[in-house]
Amino acid sequence: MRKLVIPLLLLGLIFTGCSDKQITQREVSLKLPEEKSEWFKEAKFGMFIHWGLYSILEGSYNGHTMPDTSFANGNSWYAEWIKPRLEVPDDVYNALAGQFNPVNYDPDSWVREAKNAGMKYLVITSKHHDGFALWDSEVSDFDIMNTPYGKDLIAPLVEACKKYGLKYGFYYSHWQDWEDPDGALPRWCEWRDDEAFERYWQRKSLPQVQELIEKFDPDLLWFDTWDWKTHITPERRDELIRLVRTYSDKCLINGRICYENPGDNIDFLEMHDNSYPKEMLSKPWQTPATMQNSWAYHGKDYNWKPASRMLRYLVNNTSMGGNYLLNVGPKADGTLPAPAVRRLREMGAWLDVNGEAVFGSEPSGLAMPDGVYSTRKETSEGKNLYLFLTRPMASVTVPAVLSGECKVVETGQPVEMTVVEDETEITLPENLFKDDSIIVLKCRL
Ligand code: FHN
Repeated sequence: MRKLVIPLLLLGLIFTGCSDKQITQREVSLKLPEEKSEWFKEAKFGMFIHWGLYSILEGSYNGHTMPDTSFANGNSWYAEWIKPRLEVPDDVYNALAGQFNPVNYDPDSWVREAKNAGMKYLVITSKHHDGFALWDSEVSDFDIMNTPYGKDLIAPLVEACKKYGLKYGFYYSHWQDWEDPDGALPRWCEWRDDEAFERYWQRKSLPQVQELIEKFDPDLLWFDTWDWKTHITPERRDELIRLVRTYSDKCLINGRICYENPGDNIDFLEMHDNSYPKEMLSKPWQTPATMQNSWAYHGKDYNWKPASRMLRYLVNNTSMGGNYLLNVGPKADGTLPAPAVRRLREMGAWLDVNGEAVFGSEPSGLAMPDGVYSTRKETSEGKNLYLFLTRPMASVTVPAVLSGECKVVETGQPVEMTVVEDETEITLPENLFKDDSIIVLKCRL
């Protein structure tokens, strides 16, 4: 282990012996003030990036392609899960580091695509379950420095985010680590007892999180657990939160730090993957979502969702006060797949025209008919109600009295309204729905 000494010394100060006492003396609160999450609530739309050694295999190994039910646990599309799903031997998988050479990586262009799509933040897999770090890690040799590429991938991405004004954060697999001899493994693999896991936790997981914060000062950290309660106890959850709070007074933490029991000190909630709630939640929240079935790039996963559908998910979440964290899986050479780029650009084009109904808005709180979502926003012009019409309809009845004008945001075409008692019926122009675009109306409240 080349680079272990300094972090272990630091950890000695903080986590061994009277670790809690030291932290308490420094009065680190596990809770961030709510206003620190304000940017996240306003962001609405972010880019998730799953990228790592698994991207080299593109969902196929040794003549098998995921999903492949000839393997007992091969029934997943997730290309980042290829190692356990298609039973790639440890040495074969880990040797992929010797091939990882993303010579076409251009973080500036990635961030420009995100920005042009209307995204306000970006979250990249700094380390996924395979244990491989995309940055120059002092803690582990299983990192980008031991590849033919040999340069930190995270540092220039952070620079690009700063340049274009995007917030940035890191997915960090704090629980599963398939390379470390003591990290957690999938449930069908060898069981790591608690003593073993504690070794991994102190040796790799906590030090790498500290390192990410100290090196890159992220706006958020994205931890990942699911409904299989092992190892990440409330005590470990709090130990990790304490570490983050010790080294950053702004870094937000997601609820999946401990899926079953996130506690009160996390900053935002994570929906199930690709799931869209129908109600408001008490904390800021987001849906992590895929464009394909897989998160990481899968060359034979042709299940690309249309941009129009993804925009519907976005406006559903906006109308419920949540964010949409849409994933892109770059190829191993560093390029973004063409279908992903086209979709980002289509979404960006729609948001260019209709973004005023999304950004700076809040849920209207009004019950809407099926297929209609709504937000409200106060501007210098007055109070506006925005309606997102996601399917063709001849009219829409709004449970509010709308007195001023109402028009189509994209074209300025006026629409007629009739107030009946405490409702307003909006009659929609014929031929308004020419394709499957979401039509946005702006009405004065
Ligand atoms: O196992 C991971 C999966 O690979 C992916 O990273 C998603 C993203 O939300 N999280 C886990 C499954 O829920």
